[in-house]
Amino acid sequence: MPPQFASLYPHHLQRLTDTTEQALAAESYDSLLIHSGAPKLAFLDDYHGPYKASPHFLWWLPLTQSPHCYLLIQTGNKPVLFYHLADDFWHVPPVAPNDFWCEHFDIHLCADLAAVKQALKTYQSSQQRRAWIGEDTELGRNLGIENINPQGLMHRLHFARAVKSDYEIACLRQANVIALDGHAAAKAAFMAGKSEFETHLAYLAAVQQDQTEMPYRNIIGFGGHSAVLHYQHYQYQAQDMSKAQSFLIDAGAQCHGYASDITRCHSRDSELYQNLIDTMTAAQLLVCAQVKPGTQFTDLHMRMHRLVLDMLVQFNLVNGSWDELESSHISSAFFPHGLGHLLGLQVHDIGGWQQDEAGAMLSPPAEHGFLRCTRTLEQDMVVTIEPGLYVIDSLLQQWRDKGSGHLLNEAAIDQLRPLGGVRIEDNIVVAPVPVNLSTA
Ligand SMILES: [Mn+2]
Repeated sequence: MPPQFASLYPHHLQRLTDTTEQALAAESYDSLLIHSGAPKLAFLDDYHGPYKASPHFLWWLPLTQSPHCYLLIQTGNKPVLFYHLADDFWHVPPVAPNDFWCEHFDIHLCADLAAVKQALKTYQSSQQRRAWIGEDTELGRNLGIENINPQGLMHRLHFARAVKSDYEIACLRQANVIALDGHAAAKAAFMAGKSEFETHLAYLAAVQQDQTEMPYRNIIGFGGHSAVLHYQHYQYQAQDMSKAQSFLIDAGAQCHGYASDITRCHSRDSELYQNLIDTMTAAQLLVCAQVKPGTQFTDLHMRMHRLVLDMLVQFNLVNGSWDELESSHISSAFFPHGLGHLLGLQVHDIGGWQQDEAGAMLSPPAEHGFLRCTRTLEQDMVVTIEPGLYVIDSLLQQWRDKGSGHLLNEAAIDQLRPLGGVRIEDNIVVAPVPVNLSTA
């Protein structure tokens, strides 16, 4: 059954309206103008880069491809959308919106900025009490607003973003359903011997989303490339099918602007790599089951490090006593990134370090600087759980340089090196019984 976005949306809108009105009141504003954003021109060129909508705008409206729009929120009133309806013969002209959310907005169709200015005159505010949220700060001033992206207001909204409404969870669930189709197609392409690039194309065809619509660039790495955390290329050569091969794919999709972020690994004819996948998957699922309200995300990260250390011992990648292995932080040489992050309108959703609505931040522990979430988990937050284990030579060298080289079993590491590494990533809704959106 398709998700019931239309029936879930009114409650989402009410909740978002309440949150925003409280934030405006606390910061002494009476209204807020949010810009959807605009595509950027390349330097000395007449070509625009891909457009990415402002997450503040997407929070209200599922309009992922509507630049030059404005949304006016006024305490106690129906929200107003100034929808960009340009007379543009170069592109397919936009049409007036007609969707499940339209009845909840007063909509003005505006051909240009002058029309927006004219329409805005109907909605008076003493300008000192109106705030602007948008990347183009000059545009905000041009519209007579002095409070540009005010930090106090931003902190309150960013803090609230972490806990999702049922509508948002439905969007995130659907983004997972779409991405899992892509993952199945990519696995089939890999197993059939296709190149990294062709595997990438197979993924896009299956999800029916262009790369510019995706929440982030697909990471598709075979062999040693799977150990490059943000591997940024695609090889064009077909595989050598006479050799065993490993494959890591970190790829999502979006639904109404909400992102999925899923990583899977696949082995073709390598028993070692398949064992590594199976063991990491079991460890990852143990931690996924702990994604409950009241849990400190940092504690889950530390728990995962102990599980990775177990794996390093089990796969004979390290030598030495548990105490020595733990105190040397050797697991960080193999698992150098954070356990996961908040997920939502942004892949790395904002507010992961934020501890309260006033904007207090909590950095991760010094040895775990890449951890993107230090929050105490609450019901209906959505996070990724994405442990990894890789052979990354520059990191291993750091541990050798620190005098911990004797802890490394170089022969076993040499064997794993051509296979790169593994990462398993699922998207989890925080609940007493955590909901895994990525195992549908
Ligand atoms: Mn992720």
